Amino acid sequence: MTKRALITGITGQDGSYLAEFLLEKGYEAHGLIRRSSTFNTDRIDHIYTDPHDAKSKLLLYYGDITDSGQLTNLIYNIQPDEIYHLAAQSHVRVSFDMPEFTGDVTGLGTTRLLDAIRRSGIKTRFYQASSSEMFGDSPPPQNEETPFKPRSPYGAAKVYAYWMVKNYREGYGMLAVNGILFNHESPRRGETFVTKKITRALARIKLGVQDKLYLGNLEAKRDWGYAPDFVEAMWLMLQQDEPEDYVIATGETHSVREFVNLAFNHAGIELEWRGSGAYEKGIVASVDSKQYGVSSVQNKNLEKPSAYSSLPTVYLSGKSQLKVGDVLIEIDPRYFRPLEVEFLQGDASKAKKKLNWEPKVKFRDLVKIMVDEDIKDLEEMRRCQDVIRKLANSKSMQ
Ligand code: NAP
Ligand code: G4F
Repeated sequence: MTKRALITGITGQDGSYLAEFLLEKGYEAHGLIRRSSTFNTDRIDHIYTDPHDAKSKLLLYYGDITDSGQLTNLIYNIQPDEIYHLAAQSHVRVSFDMPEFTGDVTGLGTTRLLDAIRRSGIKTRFYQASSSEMFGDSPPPQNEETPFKPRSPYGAAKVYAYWMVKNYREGYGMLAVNGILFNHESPRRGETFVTKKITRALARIKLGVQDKLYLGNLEAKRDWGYAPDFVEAMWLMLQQDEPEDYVIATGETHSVREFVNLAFNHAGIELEWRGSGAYEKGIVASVDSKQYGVSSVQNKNLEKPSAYSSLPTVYLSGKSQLKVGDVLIEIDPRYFRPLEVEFLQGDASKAKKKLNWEPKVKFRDLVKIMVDEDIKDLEEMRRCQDVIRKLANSKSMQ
């Protein structure tokens, strides 16, 4: 029989990869999406099919994790075999600005869902998106036995949700698990998380759309993995007979600075760091012109002709090559956090032993995947704009 999965947070990075993964496995995927004034389904548009088609296996429902009535309805009507609860206010820096909201969505959201399952009386398996942010300043390497010492409203909300999962598992015999996932990234990562912010800015600098990148703490260390590898681990956890919690990580750790250096190197730019603290700057030390590559379009120094007035606002103006000494990175203290998690490095040996799970993509390849994808996307956008420009010009000559 076809298995049915309900995914909250299906429009997010992980939700989109998980939906793809489950559809591939023959599941029917049901997703909760928020009503928004603009489309928020970019990450799943490629797998969406017309719901009028009887063969459609991806079905979406409006709802919100703060609306328990709708959650109970959905669970009762869909009767999912598996529920993957990924919806959250997932940004740590933002959680300091919106601590109450983060507690409501990221913490209480899990309780609402667990209780909706209990009230609806259905038998289902439940996955909770727990986070390495819960470890806070517990020293590395962190595993399932490491104490939680959260250092953000987000981390504290996730710790609360973690314990609710354990309580419902032990109190009501639910097959509910916590996947304690370390940072995982991809080209679909939200644009304000540091990895995507770096690779996106690098692509824009390379193509002459942006001059500088402003960052916060360069010394923080993270165990960065690849999101598609990590969603497989979520699924594996729910296929076990015994509900248990698992740490999922690569075991490798790198600083934000290392991420920046490697990303820029991959694009042919060698950086030199000068100054310290909030006054530190990342400066071009050398450019490998072969690796850096300068497309013919880039050298044209295109002027924005009047025929462009109705074109998209992100007009990719061309720019000549970078020069040694150009300042590309500066520090903006606004990106510092009131409290920081300095050092995360996961020990996923339990997942390896019991789930036979191992990461396929490690740090170096992850950085390359993200840089290449962002450069490719921007170049494609530029080509489209060139075509539009040509069309607009030929039209104005008629
Ligand atoms: P993400 O890209 O920020 O996606 C979050 C998802 O939650 C989006 O679909 C968002 O909808 C949805 N959402 C937010 N508030 C909601 C609400 N009130 N009601 C319904 N849906 C809501 O996050 P992600 O990186 O995919 O992470 C998935 C989950 O894993 C999150 O719970 C996150 O905290 C956790 N986690 C992530 C990592 C990581 O490194 N990525 C590591 C550990 C744990 P919109 O698209 O409409 O905004
Ligand atoms: O990319 P980040 O914002 O991710 P963070 O805070 O580690 O949280 C992510 O991973 C958690 C798992 O541990 C998830 F639970 C959570 O949902 C989210 O997905 O920041 C990473 C590091 C931090 O130390 C931050 O201070 O990068 C540092 N950083 C330096 N400059 C910056 C910036 N972070 C952001 N977002 N923006 C900056 O300009």
